[in-house]
Amino acid sequence: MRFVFVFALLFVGCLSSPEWWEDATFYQIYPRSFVDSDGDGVGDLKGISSKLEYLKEIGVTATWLSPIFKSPMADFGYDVSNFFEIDPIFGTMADFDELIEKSKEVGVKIILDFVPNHSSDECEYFEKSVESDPEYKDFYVWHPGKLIDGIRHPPSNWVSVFGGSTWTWNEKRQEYYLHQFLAKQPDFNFRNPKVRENFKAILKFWLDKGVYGFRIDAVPHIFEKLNEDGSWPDEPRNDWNNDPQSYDYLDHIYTKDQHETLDVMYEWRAFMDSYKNDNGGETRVILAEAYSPIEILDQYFSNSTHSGSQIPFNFGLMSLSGYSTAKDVENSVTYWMDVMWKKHKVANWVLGNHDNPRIYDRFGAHKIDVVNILLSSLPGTTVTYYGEELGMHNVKTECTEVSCDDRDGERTPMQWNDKLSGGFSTNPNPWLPLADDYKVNNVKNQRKTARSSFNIYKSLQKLKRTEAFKNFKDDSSWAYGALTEQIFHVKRSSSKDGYLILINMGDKIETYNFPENFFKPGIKDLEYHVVTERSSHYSGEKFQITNKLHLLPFEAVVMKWETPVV
Ligand SMILES: *[C@@H]1O[C@H](CO)[C@@H](O)[C@H](O)[C@H]1NC(C)=O
Ligand SMILES: CC(=O)N[C@H]1CO[C@H](CO)[C@@H](O)[C@@H]1O
Ligand SMILES: [Ca+2]
Ligand SMILES: [Ca+2]
Repeated sequence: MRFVFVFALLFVGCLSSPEWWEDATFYQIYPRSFVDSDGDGVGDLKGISSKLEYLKEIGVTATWLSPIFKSPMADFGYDVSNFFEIDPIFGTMADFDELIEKSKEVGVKIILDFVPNHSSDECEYFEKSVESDPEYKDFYVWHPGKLIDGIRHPPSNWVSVFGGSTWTWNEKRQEYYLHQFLAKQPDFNFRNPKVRENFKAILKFWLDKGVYGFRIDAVPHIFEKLNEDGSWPDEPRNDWNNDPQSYDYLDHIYTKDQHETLDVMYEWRAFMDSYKNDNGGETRVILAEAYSPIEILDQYFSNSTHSGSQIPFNFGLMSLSGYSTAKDVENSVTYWMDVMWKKHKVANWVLGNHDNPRIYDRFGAHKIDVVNILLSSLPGTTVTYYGEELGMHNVKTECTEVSCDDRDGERTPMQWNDKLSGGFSTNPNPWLPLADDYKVNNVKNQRKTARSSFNIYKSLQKLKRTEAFKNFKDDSSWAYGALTEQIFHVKRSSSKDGYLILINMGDKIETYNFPENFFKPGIKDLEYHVVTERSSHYSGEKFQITNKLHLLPFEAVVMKWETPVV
């Protein structure tokens, strides 16, 4: 009996160690731009399959793929026309199955993008809804509009995210339909239980195929406020914007973060958890894209009785820039930690995606490693957009027949080597041009270069798997903060050893004397472990803690200590 009891205790002990997603490294792939396997100039699933070992090499736990579903590509796959099919441009279902198969062999989990807010107007559901097919009649949000002095007006003053009214008149059905994004992206009606069931069927379909979770697109936009009489309330004006076509013209109190959105989020989580219970295996995760205040993200995570998204993306660090000081970083980190860590012991750090300019462009070339090191040093989950491990930069793109999107600049092909089209494709004209520096700045070169962004990134992912980093559920195992206006530090430790990460955010040399109690008693020196390109130190070099510390402009270092045995 006692034996069993001890065993049970051990088991409970194991449960408190982090789950796979809690300190995972997620890597976002924009499939059009990763690898093109058949030379048509557009990236595809076979291409991704061929690079899973690469992801493993740099220490990625899971990769989330921007949409690969059947789509007319009015918004590059964020306009899905069939949620159960792969778009031929990316390959076939067999290619997808192969990708999953291979991902299991290699040990990199696959996460899919899930776009529940809307479909394409070319989706069969929408076509049937237009025809008032009884099954699909209320799948979308329809309204006949308001008659004022005999003239028909849209049901409300709402403006879409991409500009212009959210309401588009449909001749056939003789009603307006709602779209928070493009007119080609009609919003689903999530008040219809059939829609909710349909989405669970979609989740199940892909879970059955072997995906480990979903990144849910545009979460805050899922519900809009509906008056009891079936009308839609006008939103108030923002007095600082005078363009009625602009999204910022209105204060989005009725079209963002409505309470019902939480219900669906909790419903999806319950579904994922029950799926896990029925099918065994590891936790399936929900990554939620919500540009919302922390109080709302807190609720997307859970309320006191229900759980939601494990990883509501933390976009806080994205609002920093090249001018941000260590104090700014500290404030941004604390904004999250004060609420989300204190309440739930979770954290995630995002610094880029397909909707925002790259780190190079937001922070400056010299800050790529600084920012990547910061992202991976903090306790919790790291989220990296493809190519950021190389420090790829935005490209000024011209409108082409294929694409004319102001976000194209951060979606250019991955730079694998110095060959034709950077090894992305055998096609000399990929769907977007490569950055002009690809002959120098590519995976092949950076792999060989000691302090390259690639190798620094890789070292940090390795560190994330050490005991000192793995120990993060214990609050006393880490610390962070600004030591001076410009030096940001993170400390991570286990009982055996620990790491001190020091980052100079500024463009001047910084010096610092460690106060007496900064290290545990008995620690006398540290060893440089990772250093950035222009550092004057080398890995293996010792540092006496009583010495003055010097950091060059934008220098970041990781130093290691061994805890003395007492
Ligand atoms: C949590 O949210 C669910 C779903 O919205 C709701 O039914 C429940 O009452 C909430 N719990 C609390 C304590 O507010
Ligand atoms: C930030 C954002 O809007 N991200 C995605 C949200 O959904 C729209 C429409 O599906 C996409 O265009 C965006 O990329
Ligand atoms: Ca292709
Ligand atoms: Ca909606």
